[in-house]
Amino acid sequence: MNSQDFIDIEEQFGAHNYQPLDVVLTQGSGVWVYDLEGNRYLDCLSSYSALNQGHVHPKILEAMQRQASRLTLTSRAFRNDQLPLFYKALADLTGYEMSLPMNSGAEAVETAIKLVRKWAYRVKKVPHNQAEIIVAAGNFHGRTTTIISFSAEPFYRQDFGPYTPGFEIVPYGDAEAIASAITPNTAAVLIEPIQGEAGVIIPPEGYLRRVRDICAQNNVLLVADEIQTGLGRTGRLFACQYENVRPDMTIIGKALSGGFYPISAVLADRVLLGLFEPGEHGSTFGGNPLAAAIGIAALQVIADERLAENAAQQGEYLLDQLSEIPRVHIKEVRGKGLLIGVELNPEAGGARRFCEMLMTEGILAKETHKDVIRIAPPLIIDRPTIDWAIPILRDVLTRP
Ligand code: IF1
Repeated sequence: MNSQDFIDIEEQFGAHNYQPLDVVLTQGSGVWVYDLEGNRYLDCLSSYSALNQGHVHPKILEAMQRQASRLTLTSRAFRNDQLPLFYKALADLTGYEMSLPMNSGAEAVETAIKLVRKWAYRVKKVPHNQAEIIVAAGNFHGRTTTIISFSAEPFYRQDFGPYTPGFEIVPYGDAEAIASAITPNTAAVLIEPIQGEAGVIIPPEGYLRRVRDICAQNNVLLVADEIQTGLGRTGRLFACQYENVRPDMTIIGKALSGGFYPISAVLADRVLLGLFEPGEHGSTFGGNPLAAAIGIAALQVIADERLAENAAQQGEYLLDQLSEIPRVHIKEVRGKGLLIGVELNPEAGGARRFCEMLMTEGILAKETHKDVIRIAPPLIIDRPTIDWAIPILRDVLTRP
């Protein structure tokens, strides 16, 4: 079977909830992936930052294989000998006292929402069922029915109501809008430190700091969704650290497994995570020994290989190089670390066609919204690889 055969089967038997580039990948190693015809591509998406450690990292692979042959799942009805070590690794690396493991990012966001609501009723004494959570326009936190209830993107929500109430949407990047939206019933502010899916939107400097202060002054929890920005992607372990902000809760996922397995977690101190009582929340697979072993190895790689530092260094270089590409179609290049967005002019004809041309030249990137190309390679990328990619990006982005 060739690539077209696989595409045909997928189109016939699979739901059409995606519009992938027509490249059928069969192997990956480090920053590179290979299609069925043996063509090599530089992965500049990293599965939306789930592959910070690169494809099939040997140390994570080893941990996965070792654990998979011993014990994969106990459910949380019984204890296992991996989860405690995962908790410990998370606490040591992040400085939060506790964590709660789930699987997908959306599940971890749901977990955080339940937890801030419980905090609001039990600690802040908000009247039952009145808790409000402030979120930002342009947000992306996942696809469950509650999460899409506060999406500002009609396409993600319009046909999927009725919606979960209790969310207030304010403009992103405007701390005073948050201050004005706070009421006595406000439980939390939930934001991404950089909005990924909105097109790599970086808020004004000082925004996160100001939001942190506003939350503290009003007895409102600050919850950061670092599922995409976290674990080194932006050049720090967490993007919030650029403004010395420590949210009350941080949500992580994606790179927590280095792309081997869906693993997510809510991080917080005991005053918050200690509020959950047995039976109130859980998941069959959340915190299973296979996930825990993979997570430990994935975190170890982030620390050992200094991936945040490399993201900062290589990201700065890549951003500089991208900024020097003649502005034929490019309106703006922006980014932090290795989370970079190249925004094209509206007249450029959309980012999709450039992603298709890049694919032909051996670079895989994905459009976000209509006009932004996201450039987010694995954090293990080195300077020679960037120097290989830049002429290709320059060539494609200056074509008519
Ligand atoms: C898809 C976007 C990125 C996220 C943040 C929570 C989640 C995500 C900040 C949910 C997930 C993914 C999902 C993926 C595409 C991707 C995405 F374009 F859709 F918006 F990265 F920018 N918080 N983002 O970015 O995590 O439940 O998916 O594990 O295909 O929907 P999840």
